[in-house]
Amino acid sequence: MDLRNGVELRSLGNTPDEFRQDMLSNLYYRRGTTVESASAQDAYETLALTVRDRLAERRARTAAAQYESNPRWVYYLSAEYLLGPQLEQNLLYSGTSEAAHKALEACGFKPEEIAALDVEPGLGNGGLGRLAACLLDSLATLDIPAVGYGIRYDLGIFRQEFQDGRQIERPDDWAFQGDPWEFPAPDDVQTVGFYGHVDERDGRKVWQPGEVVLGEPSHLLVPGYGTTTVNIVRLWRARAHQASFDLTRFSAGQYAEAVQDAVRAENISKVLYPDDSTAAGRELRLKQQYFLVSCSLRDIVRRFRLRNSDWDAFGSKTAIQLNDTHPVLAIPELMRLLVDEEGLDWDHAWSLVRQTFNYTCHTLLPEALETWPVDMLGRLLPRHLEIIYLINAGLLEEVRSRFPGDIDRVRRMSLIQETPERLVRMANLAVTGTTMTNGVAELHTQLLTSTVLRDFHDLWPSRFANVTNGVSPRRFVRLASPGISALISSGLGHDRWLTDLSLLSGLEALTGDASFREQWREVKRSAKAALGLGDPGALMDVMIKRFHEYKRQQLKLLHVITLYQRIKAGGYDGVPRTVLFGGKAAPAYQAAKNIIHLINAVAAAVNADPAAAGLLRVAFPANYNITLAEHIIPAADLSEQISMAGKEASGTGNMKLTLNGALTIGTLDGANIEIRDRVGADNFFLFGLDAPAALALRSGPYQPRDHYHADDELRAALDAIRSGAFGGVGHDVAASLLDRDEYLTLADYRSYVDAQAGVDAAWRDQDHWTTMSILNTARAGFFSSDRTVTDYLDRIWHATPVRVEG
Ligand code: Z57
Repeated sequence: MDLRNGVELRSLGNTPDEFRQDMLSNLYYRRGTTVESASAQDAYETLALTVRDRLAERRARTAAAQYESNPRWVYYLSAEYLLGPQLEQNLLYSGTSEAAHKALEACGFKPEEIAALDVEPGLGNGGLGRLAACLLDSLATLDIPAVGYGIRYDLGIFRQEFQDGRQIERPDDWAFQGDPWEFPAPDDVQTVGFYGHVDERDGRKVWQPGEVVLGEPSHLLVPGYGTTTVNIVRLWRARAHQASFDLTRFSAGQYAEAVQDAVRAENISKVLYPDDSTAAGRELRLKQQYFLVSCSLRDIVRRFRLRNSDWDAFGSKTAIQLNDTHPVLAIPELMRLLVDEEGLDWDHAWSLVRQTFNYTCHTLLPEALETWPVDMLGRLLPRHLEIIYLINAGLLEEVRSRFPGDIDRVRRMSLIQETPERLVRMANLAVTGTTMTNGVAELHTQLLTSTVLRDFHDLWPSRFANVTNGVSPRRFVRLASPGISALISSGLGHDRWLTDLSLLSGLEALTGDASFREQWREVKRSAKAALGLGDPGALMDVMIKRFHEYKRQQLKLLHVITLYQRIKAGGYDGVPRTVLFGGKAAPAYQAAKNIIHLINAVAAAVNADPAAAGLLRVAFPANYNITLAEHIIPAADLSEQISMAGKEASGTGNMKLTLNGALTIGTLDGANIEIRDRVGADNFFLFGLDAPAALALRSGPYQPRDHYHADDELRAALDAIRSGAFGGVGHDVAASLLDRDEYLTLADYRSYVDAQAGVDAAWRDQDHWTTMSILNTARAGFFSSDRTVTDYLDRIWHATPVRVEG
């Protein structure tokens, strides 16, 4: 194939020998060393470069083919990406796993030791960031021309450690050794303005920023599976402008003062805000958001202009997805570019803007709906605030004409909240400035349109759609569970399920095959053994997710304490269990940190007690992240999805666990409902209040103490916590449950504990459990992110594939 500059692309060979040759050459020319003196880090970096070269070749072909076809592009704007470790993925997708393995061994390295040096870029908090990564994976796999835009935080999500059972946070300097997967692109640097004032010149508004910061991009490759397409995720890093260094002060010996402006500029991309499902409300966060938006839109416009000259085509060539409200400043920013800089009239610009953007909402929690103080936004981005006021005028005019005299509705829908403080409501702006708004599971979309965004749904019903989340089967089945994957492929007789997950339904017929069931049981067992946390014969009961009161880790903990108290009382008849917790709490979220502390205290007591040995064990490995998730998920027998109904927008861990043959114990919340509908009520342990019942109970005079008094086991568990049997922190946790119980933990306790007895009963019939496990996998094909992307394409993006020749 010819690149446009006439340079012939060479094709790298993938035989073990060719791969080894290239590795040695990279070791020599790019690391400046030889096998004899190479460190493990040298070997890792060299391996990464050798794999990366294979994908770079495909990337060049992809870029050429996509440029050629001038398609409608999908741009995903997200403040977070949790891409996971890159090495194993890139080996698999480039088809070089085996060659690399052999080459490493031939050079005297242990492949597992080298692979362990791969550091995951933890540029996200939880579900929202991982969803972004799964969608990029599927976009590439489906050959869609797409770019992900994000921020290259120097420090990713903090590293969690436990000290005396308490969570402490350490900085995650993920690129300390350099990142071999990253391609810097300093020639595409952008300039971002902040502060300043707005002038008027020749009837046009001109924003004169008071401060400028540079945005330097680099990208990571996003290969598709089973295709030549390699897309990119482009990450922006803040760099100080040369002029920020004050050489006069430096010469005068004021070294710190000389660099203070530069340091301030570069702080914009210094650290990821560690809050999941809560709004941070700090100016630096607002700066990050605008920094992402400004750099990305300039880049998108630059790319549009490579092939197009007429603004009229912009909306039909560009679909920009706003991942939650974090990048919603893109709406006023594109208006500013089109009206102030390009001279389009307002209405024309507005129609292009609306055509371009779509918005995904990921929450129902009021504390996660972002608002920004009008004063702060107006100081940082004076022109954007004016534009937001103009958009608001148009919105309110439409509301008034549709609902004459309904002043309360106007007040509720305004982009500006007036009391007790003036705030810009980012979700309202998002719905107003887009073609489509989507929720992330059926229940979530229903609740969105009937509660949080009800007024907007009344005004514009056709702007709302559901797109149920999904996960990448490549990462969360094939890479996480090579054993299960091999068994699935041998059972089905092919591995096409990796790109068409509905084919898993073929496993259903194999539930009648005793030898297949035996192999399935064995594969799950060896995943448990490999994890090395407890007896592989015990039921592996897994709750892995961010710590948040609405997710109710405290409910799982009450269950653990009840089991422990039953053991202590003698005559315990439950099945042996390992209960595994994994997850981080936001550093400022004290109630969640208390629950972590208490879990560690209970774990210490239970694990040290010979009475519990062989019956109950509590594991809480620190620093849950994608790397760890890939080890835990294949080992899970039971998936805990126990949020208060109506609070979890979707959940995606629930899908990963189901696909790996775990059975779910869960409430009718988020995507649990869709999982249960598909796997069948008989293969799912349901408990608890549903969303309408929970809402009704919460809006009445709920008395958690009634449950405490009515239920002996609940009272015993809470008394133990409260009395300090597991340390002083128990007092606060118990008080919060007894006094308020915001998330109805006590109301759902009995139903949950009884459902867990049903789990025990089912586990005792191992052969039947295995059948249920296989059925969970067989019927979960819907939860592939390939299906999610297909839904986005049909309902929202209307973009089509560009095939790249192999
Ligand atoms: C986040 O991880 C999610 C929602 C948010 O508003 C923020 Br901020 C961060 C999660 C939801 O809590 C999950 O229910 C959902 O599955 C995930 O986003 C992906 O949609």
